[in-house]
Amino acid sequence: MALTNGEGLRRDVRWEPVREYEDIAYEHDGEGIAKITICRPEVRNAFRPETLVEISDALVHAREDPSVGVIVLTGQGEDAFCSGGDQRVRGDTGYLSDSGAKASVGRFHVTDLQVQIRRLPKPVVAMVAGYAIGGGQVLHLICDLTIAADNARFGQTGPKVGSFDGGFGAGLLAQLVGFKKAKEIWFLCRQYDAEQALGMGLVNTVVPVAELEAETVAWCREMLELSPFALRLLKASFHAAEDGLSGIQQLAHDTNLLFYATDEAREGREAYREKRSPDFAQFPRRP
Ligand code: S0N
Repeated sequence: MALTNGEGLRRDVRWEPVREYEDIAYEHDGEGIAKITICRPEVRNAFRPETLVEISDALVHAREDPSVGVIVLTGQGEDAFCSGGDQRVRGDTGYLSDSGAKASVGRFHVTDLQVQIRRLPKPVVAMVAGYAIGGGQVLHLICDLTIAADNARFGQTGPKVGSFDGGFGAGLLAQLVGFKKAKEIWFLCRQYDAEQALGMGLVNTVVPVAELEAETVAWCREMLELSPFALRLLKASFHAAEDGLSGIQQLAHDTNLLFYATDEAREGREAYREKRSPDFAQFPRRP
């Protein structure tokens, strides 16, 4: 059967809210796409700890929901994807959460979120209009694909505002754009427009801002027509070498998922349940 043609991929999309949050919107299109939108346009969609906790919760929901195949991460409005950590709640020990009593000890909630996105076994697509700056740029880097509007601007501010992300923020960036360029981005804190970002391999495509969502949804729909398990294994494979033992763990456990469905694995399980010795002699010792 032929895959959907370009026109079909651009049919209208209707988002329905799935759960209510304070800092984000979490919606589904009912056809396999989940969309998470940071809704703090008054601070260019900067994230505070609560924002990251909510994104994490929505990602867990999208991961567990078998009807979801692809997740879009974006920011509200055309001015910004995300401007990184909310500097108004940055304390001396990290970012301060407001939940319950005002936290006296902060932390980096974004550390776990970055890993969660990398580990999530479904493609995550960053849909970037406007600024992707600081921790916001790192968020789009972590996503599997980035669709950028022609008004997108990328950059780091760490050395300007007394911070830095030497994890994926430096390492993954260097892998994408090369060490010299990554050092330039961090050492000079310049901003780069969408075409420059495309030229250095930071984004997958650039489209007029008015077409950003339609283009992003079309890419998602293309992926939804493909084998979900192949996409899952590819995502794990891309990360395996860099993530070391935890990358191997992901791939290995994915093979467990497949192995469980074999007669050989079933024989071990059934023999245990039936309190008999397993008969593995019936299975080939593959060359
Ligand atoms: C995004 C920029 C370039 C937009 O400029 P523009 O369009 O001229 O708008 P502004 O007038 O500047 O902003 C509008 C209003 O929004 C507020 N605002 C913008 N960004 C933030 C922010 N990040 N935090 C709090 N408020 C923000 C402005 O203050 C303004 O408000 P009003 O109208 O009330 O004055 C421009 O806004 C800009 O450069 N923003 C700052 C970008 C920045 O420095 N971000 C922080 C960088 N650091 C991180 O993201 C931390 C990352 C992190 O968490 C981390 C993770 C792992 C390891 C280490 C770290 C680490 O700490 O670095």
